[in-house]
Amino acid sequence: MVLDDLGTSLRSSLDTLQGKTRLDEDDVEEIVKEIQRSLLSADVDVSLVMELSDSIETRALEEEPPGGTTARDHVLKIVYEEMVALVGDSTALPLESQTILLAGLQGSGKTTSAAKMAWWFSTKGLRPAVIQTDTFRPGAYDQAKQMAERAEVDFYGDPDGDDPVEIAREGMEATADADVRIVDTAGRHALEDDLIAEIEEIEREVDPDRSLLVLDAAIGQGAKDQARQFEESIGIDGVVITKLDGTAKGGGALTAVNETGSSIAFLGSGETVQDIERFEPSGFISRLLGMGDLKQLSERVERAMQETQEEDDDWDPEDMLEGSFTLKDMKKQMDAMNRMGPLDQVMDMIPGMGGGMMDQLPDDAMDVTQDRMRKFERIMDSMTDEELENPRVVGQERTRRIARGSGTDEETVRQLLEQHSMMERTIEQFQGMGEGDMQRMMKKMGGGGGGLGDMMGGGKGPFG
Ligand SMILES: Nc1nc2c(ncn2[C@@H]2O[C@H](COP(=O)(O)OP(=O)(O)O)[C@@H](O)[C@H]2O)c(=O)[nH]1
Ligand SMILES: [Mg+2]
Repeated sequence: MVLDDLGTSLRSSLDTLQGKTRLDEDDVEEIVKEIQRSLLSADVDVSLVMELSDSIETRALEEEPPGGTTARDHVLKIVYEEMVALVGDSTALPLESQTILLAGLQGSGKTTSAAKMAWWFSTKGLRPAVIQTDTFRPGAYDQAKQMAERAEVDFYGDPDGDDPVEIAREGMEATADADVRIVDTAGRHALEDDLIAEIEEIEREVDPDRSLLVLDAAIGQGAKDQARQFEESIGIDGVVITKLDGTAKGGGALTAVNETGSSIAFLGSGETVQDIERFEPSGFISRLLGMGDLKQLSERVERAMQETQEEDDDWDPEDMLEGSFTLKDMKKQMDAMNRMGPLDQVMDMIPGMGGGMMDQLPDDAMDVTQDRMRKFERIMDSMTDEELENPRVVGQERTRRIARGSGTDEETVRQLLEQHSMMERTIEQFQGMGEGDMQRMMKKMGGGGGGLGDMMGGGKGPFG
């Protein structure tokens, strides 16, 4: 993802502020240097980096933190606001009838993005159409047509036409029934005069509501010139960043949004039409800074639950809310947790647990936790079906046997059983609430009160 490294290094430099209530110039300088380092290594344009770090520095030194705010939170808030201001808000693309023109160099991902965006709009209940005007690249018509078919959206193109402006005009007429018309254009290997002339003519012809610049995440420093050129010729309202599934850091996209005074509209992360994501600036930056993004978290929770369920048809998380909560259920829940990714990343998405919260744990708390999870899993593997279904039958004798069988110790077995009964009590609170809302339950479990939080801190952690 774009600027993942920024989040990591920024958090570690913010950590040095832990416990401080006042900032001195050295602190601010240190943080600003860290921000500069990360942004530059993510290929963000140098002058933009300077501009951004200057305003962060000025604000951090001049603004008085509100009473009770720690130095760390004060800086975090300023960095957050400046970053959000930089990437823009997501109101750039409302869900309404509109014509969107795509611009960008050849290979940047315009044709793919046209189909992806059309697919995305179709999932929102709008009727999209793709108009292909590329007469420059051989095979452009077939490629666009195939992708539109995969996206199951209307398509217009002319395989024999050689005048892009005429194709655009005909396309607008032919797709009059569509709500959202996405006009794909040709690119060139470089910014050449004939490319600019062509896209200006198409722009005059279709009179788009919005023009988006499509950029490969790998663009780097070249982003600035491209963005300025397209901004001058047709005006850019938003940027689509593609190929985020690759290794590129995507910093060029930040340069482009800044240069065009626009915002990031969509992120592309794969070759199929579903590999598109609407960009949500505040959630994105929050996650970057470890401030928590619940929406993302709940989506991930849902997906992980679904995957676990698909693997085991007999197990339905909703059952937990009806019957009894067995150790088998607990194991499934742990599997689902594991699927959500590294625990520290998941924790970052929970407000109040990301960033600041993590600092209060000892450095190796996360390892202990992963280790503990693995031990719990081994213990459960050594238990009989009867014991998994009804853990109450596990007494002294069986505890000893299970500890030996799993290569752990009796204390850990007892911890697991305690953990289970705490979770069972939490579940009971949800039973009889009517609709079984898994998300709500998972949130509760993440937030303490006998859930993941306790599992992480060994029952004595800071979350419970
Ligand atoms: N991995 C990956 N490949 C992409 C993505 N978007 C586009 N591509 C690939 O990049 C190449 C160029 O894309 P295309 O849409 O034809 O670019 P255009 O020349 O701007 O129309 C094609 O091989 C696409 O499959 C993406 O988000 N991820
Ligand atoms: Mg194309």
